[in-house]
Amino acid sequence: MKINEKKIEKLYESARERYASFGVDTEKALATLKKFPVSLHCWQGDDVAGFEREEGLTGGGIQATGNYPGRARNARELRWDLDKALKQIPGKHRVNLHAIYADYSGKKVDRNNLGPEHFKNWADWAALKKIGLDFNPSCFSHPKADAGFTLSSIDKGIRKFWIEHCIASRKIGESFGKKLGTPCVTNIWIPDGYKDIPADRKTPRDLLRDSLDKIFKENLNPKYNLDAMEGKLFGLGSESYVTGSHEFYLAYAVSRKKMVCLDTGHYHPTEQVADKISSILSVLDRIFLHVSRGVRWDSDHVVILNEDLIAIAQEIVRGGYIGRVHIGLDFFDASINRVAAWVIGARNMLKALLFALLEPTAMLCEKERAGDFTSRLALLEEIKSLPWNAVWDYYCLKMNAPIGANWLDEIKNYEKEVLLKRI
Ligand code: RNT
Ligand code: ZN
Repeated sequence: MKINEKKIEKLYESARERYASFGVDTEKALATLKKFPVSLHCWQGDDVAGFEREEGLTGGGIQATGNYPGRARNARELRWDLDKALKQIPGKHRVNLHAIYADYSGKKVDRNNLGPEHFKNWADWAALKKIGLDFNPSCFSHPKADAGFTLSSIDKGIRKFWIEHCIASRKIGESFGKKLGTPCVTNIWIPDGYKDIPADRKTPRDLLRDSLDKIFKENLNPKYNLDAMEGKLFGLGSESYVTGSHEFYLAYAVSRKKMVCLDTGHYHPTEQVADKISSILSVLDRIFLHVSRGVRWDSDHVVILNEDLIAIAQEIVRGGYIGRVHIGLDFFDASINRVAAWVIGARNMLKALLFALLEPTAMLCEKERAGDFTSRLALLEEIKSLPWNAVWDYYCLKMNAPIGANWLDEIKNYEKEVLLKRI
């Protein structure tokens, strides 16, 4: 599509007036959007395989399905792909790493002995790009996770190994925060759980609490590292019981002043994750989001611009929680171009945030407080057809990012020139 810049500016001008009539300042909305980083999850680029071993993703109740060509096979390829994706997304964003993406070029170490030196190339790359990094210990795809339990294992040796791995991960996160000047969110997710009805729900949770206490024993400066824990309702093979449930981590986070990570695919399908944001932030300082899309039994489809996503963005903006909600993406689809998957998900997240930033919230609240629920509903529906997309196009233009579906040509070209040559 040929871009007529003048036309985009003209359409923006008329959208600006339209929004102004609702008391909304589009310039202010765009200035806020610009400050909002989304953390791109590196694991979408290679189907959560990592560089540690041949087998790729095993166990943990998660799975990447599909065999689209072009998976990144090493850190250099993964960084090229991330670079390509980041260029298609307006604004400055972040990258979220997993421990299995370490650079093993020196002496090979097991996960409990990983250190910042194994992520030096990533940190140097991030510094060069002036982006922040987030981090995750990888408590799956490992012989010590094969029995299905890690931090809540009944086996002391297994627990010790994963405790050490999580401690090492926090240190890596801290090193990122120090080097890059922006705190790293280090997020712990474990797959522990039972396929069938447990007789003892209590012991694994007691063990998990003790493991976490050991992991968090050393206080790290929140300027560098922020600790989060991600709960889940069920996984493949852990349908009946998950040790690290949402309630477990929420209670733990409140008592130990930590962050919870809400993965939008980890709840009952009729549960509104958006509603949890103000519930938690009324008491805790921050939350981390893994923005994903649950479909049937899978919690990790590419994020689309649906009502759930918009509701989450609205809650963040309405509550004035910008800066307290850290947004990361979490999906893995191996059936489509993997770079495109990042771009689709991230652009959708930003579109949802923009839509929310353009909401005439003050007007809606005024109606609500006056008990005029008719006007509240009428306005909520009318704003859906305001020209937010003209504002989005203008934002992409100003940020030097592709407009409309133009990014797709870029990615198709990259597929032909680079991805399809990876065999
Ligand atoms: C799994 C969790 C977890 C993983 C990544 C790879 O259900 O969502 O966040 O997706 O850590
Ligand atoms: Zn997640």
